[in-house]
Amino acid sequence: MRFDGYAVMSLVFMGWLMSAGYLNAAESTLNKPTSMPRTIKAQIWVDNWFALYAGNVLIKEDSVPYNTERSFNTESFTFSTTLPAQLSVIMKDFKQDDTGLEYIGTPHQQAGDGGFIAQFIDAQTNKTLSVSDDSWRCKVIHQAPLNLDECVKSSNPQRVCKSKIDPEPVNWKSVDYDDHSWPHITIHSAWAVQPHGDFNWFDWKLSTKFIWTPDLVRDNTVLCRFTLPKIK
Ligand SMILES: [Ca+2]
Ligand SMILES: [Ca+2]
Repeated sequence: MRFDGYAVMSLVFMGWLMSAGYLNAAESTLNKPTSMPRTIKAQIWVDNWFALYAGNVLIKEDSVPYNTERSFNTESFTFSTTLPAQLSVIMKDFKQDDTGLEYIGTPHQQAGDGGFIAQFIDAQTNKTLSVSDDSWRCKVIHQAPLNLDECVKSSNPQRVCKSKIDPEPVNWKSVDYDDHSWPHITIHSAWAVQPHGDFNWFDWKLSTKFIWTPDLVRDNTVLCRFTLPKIK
């Protein structure tokens, strides 16, 4: 996936303009051709945490901290970018440590599960530009516990539980990163994800899917890349 670097520069510039009070997000895109920055409305629900980037520019980090118990929450926000735009997301299912477990040492010791759903809408035209679906390419970099049953029952999980942990690939959020070796992400059912919290606050499009890498329980940190296409 590629797009021109102008999108990132534009995002930074528009962010500076808005923070400096020179214009607001809505004014920035009215009556402009699609080659000019657009205001994008993003709606996201995640179990448990996400951060959204354009290149290395952070667009939005989940407002509920990663280590908040039961941090299943929606986020609705806008940002400006030219189109097409290459975006990246870090998704994390909560784990207390690298065992992959939560509630360690309590009767509720368990391996929690993740889940993510998102839609990106052009604010001016209300056209849906991208939804979470299997067009997204994603890579899991933290898997634990690999020995699920043994780990969950263990009274010494730090010694017993097995994990597979990789570093983030160098420059993986950059426009030019070659993600063709990354698999397309897996679509999961609402039954499997069981969205809690304020999931029902949004009018989710039928095409918007719950996604995660194949294992909702063991796959704890997932990196994804996707594109907001040009408006035709
Ligand atoms: Ca979770
Ligand atoms: Ca997990």
